[in-house]
Amino acid sequence: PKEILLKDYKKPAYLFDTVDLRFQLGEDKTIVSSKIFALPRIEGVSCPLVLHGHDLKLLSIKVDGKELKKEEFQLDVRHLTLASPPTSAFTLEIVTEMYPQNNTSLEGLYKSSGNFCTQCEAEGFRKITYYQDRPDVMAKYTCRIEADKTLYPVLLSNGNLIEHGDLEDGKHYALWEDPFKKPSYLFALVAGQLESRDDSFVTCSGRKVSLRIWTPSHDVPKTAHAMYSLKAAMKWDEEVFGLEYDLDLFNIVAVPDFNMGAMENKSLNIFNSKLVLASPETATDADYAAILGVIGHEYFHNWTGNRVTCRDWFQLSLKEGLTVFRDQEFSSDMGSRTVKRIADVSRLRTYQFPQDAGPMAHPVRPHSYIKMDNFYTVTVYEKGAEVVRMYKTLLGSSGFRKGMDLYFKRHDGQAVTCEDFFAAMRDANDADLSNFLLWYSQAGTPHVKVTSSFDPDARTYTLRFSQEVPPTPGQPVKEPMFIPVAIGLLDSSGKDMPLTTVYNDGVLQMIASSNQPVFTTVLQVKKKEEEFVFSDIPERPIPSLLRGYSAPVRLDSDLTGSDLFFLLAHDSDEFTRWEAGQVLARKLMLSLVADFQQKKTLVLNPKFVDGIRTILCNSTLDKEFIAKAITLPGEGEIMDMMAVADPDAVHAVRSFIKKQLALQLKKEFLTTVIDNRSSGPYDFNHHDMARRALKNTSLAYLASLDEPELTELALHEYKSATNMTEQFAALTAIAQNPGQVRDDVLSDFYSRWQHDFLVVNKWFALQAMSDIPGNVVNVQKLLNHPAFDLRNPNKVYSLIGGFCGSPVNFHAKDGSGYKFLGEIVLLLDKLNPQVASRMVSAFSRWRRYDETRQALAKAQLEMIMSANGLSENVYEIASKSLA
Ligand code: HT7
Ligand code: ZN
Repeated sequence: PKEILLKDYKKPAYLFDTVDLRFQLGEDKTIVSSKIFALPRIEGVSCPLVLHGHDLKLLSIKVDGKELKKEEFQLDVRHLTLASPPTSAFTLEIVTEMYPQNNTSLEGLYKSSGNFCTQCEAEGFRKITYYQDRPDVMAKYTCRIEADKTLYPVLLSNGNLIEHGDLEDGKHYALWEDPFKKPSYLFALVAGQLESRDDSFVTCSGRKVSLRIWTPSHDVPKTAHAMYSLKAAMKWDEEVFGLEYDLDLFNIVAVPDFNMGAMENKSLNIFNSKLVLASPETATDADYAAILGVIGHEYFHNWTGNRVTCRDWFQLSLKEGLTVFRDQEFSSDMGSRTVKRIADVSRLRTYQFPQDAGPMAHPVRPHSYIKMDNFYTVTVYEKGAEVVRMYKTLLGSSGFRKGMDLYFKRHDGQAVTCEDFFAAMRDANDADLSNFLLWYSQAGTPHVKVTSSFDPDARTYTLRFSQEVPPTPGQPVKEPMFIPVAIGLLDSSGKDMPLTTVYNDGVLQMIASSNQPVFTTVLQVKKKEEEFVFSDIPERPIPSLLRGYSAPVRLDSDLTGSDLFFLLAHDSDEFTRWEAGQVLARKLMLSLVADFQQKKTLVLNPKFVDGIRTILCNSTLDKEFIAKAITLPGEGEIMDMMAVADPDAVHAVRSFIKKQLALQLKKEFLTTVIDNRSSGPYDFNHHDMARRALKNTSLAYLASLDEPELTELALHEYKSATNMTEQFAALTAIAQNPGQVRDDVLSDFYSRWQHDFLVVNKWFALQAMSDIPGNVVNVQKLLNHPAFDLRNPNKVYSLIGGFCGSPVNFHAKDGSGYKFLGEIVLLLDKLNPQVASRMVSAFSRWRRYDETRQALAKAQLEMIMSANGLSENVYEIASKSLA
């Protein structure tokens, strides 16, 4: 397979002005006719026109109305090439045949639950018709859909419905016109038996927009929260960014078979059902929050992605990093900012940091790819969002907004690059952002070390920073990055000290310019080693470093245990307050892991128990914050900090601490469960969610003790729950311990919910992720469960993905977990390469483990590599993992 390189980018040879599509949807074949008005980019110059196409049967091709003869074009499995098209504007008409009903890749045009739908990003449009399938070819589209009226009463595409009517033989048609230029990846079509929830939104300029969310009729009642989220997102984008929706209709369609979460096709978003459908009885708080965030995300793409799009796929983070940042901010404004930030940073550390330290490490803007689908990664999305956040941290809210305004002013209707975004931010603020662009080109998580000293005579406090960016594949040597470090200094009573001046690199900077005291300042760390000296500091402060997690780095400081306990008790920045507890927990876990490995008796530091007790019983704190603060870092995070990852030791230590905390704080946890029981109907608001989160976390601690009266308590919570959040949390708590009670509750849950595939997926995931020894056997059995289907990505992510998320079982020393995954990957690859390649990624960090595990995982990767007909998707991940 061929690598595509960023440095090889060339502008398209031909511009496409308009595209008229006609779909004749049938049960055994679909005919797609396209009429493109094309013109050479440089008039008068003849060069070949290379069209992408895949899995298509070419029926005819005409230029300016004249059928081309065989020798006038060339066809191979991936391209249709016209050697010498006209040197000025011409029309190109192509008719192809395709078979959506056999398309299990869920890319291009396919069928989901009997309905037709499309997924074109990144390169799926080429499975629909021959086209210059690249994002910098922007054209205006019309789309005429013809289909059987009974089977497919609803026919949808992008833009406005301009005509519809009946045809012969029980068929009907709809003609859609999208007035905005768009790249092919934003094209969409849906045809099927669907009903809609209808609503409307009046924009800031007074236009009424019709909003419709389409699902099978029985699911319409479950779309209320999605509609609420859409209207909230539309309003938020107007208020925060001054961005108004630009058409009179916005459609969302929910489909059960979808490779990712959702897709932002112009005015016709297509969603994975699990990110649309919710009711209190069937969806958890986490589901509700995910729906809010993703509905927002796809809606926000209308400006960041659709109106201004990417020049090429290397620029993916231009739209995704920015839009993730926007959805994070939206969710923060709709709920708790601190809790959202903690959740986002945890996600970054759990998933992105390992990627950045492994064989698939790549910059936010990758330099090369074999299959673009493999680069929809946590690095491009989540680290990309952190890069956008750093602009805001450096430029301030209003500076960031000025940059966004200039970006749209300059680039509306264009396909642009990450440099264009950078330039808008810089120019709108006249800012010196020097080497900031390195964030796009250098992979690897920077490691920042901080030491401090206080000079009581000079009343100065010095912070010394050093930074190191680790080598990553293809990038052995790195340059220092531009790292914004937000900091505050706490006095001995725990209050923020006012900051006045700081001296750095020979320059004295004023922090507070008027009488207004300043308690947090952003230091710009740009060199490998750098020093900042604060003046007018009356006593030795405790520094609160990297407030709000102002840069995506690993931070090590010389803070002592007691400094960290102090920050945990007092820091005014809630993020760093939580972080202090996490640093303490990580240190504690690592030292217990060493004890475990040396077969020493494990003993839990009583100070840590006291710290957790203090947080748990602090009634002034937000309850969701407490729930986060009393949750231990994940096993992956700890393994990531070890020279050789030891899943058994880490699991044993985490379980030990959990049980010790449960034992020593039993009374407090019991009170917390009882005091935070639900009263009244379910509502999605921060106060209620925080209460449920704290109750559920406490219940999980208690149930871990596996004592009859505590299991009884969990059973009571399970039976009396009136919403899925509490019911599922109680089930999860009980399912920690093997035995009859667990088996009975799991089967009770299945019989209650077997009619609802989204709830059944939770049931699959819960069992798959279990730490129960030898769980691979149960997961094997579940593969044959009647509700399981390897063709449905959600089910695969729940069962197979869930299993890979349990370190003890996936990394079982007998290799059973690896063997299980290796076999499944090959089966999946035949059906859906995108999903298969996501699953094979679980192997990518095999070198982190001991020699026995390394050999077993490597053998599976080699077995996969030797398979016949391997997809490019899986080939890329497996080969890079072995390299
Ligand atoms: N922009 C969307 C990406 C997407 C996608 C990519 C590859 C294969 C299937 C896909 N489905 C959706 C989603 C988003 O980030 O908004
Ligand atoms: Zn997106």
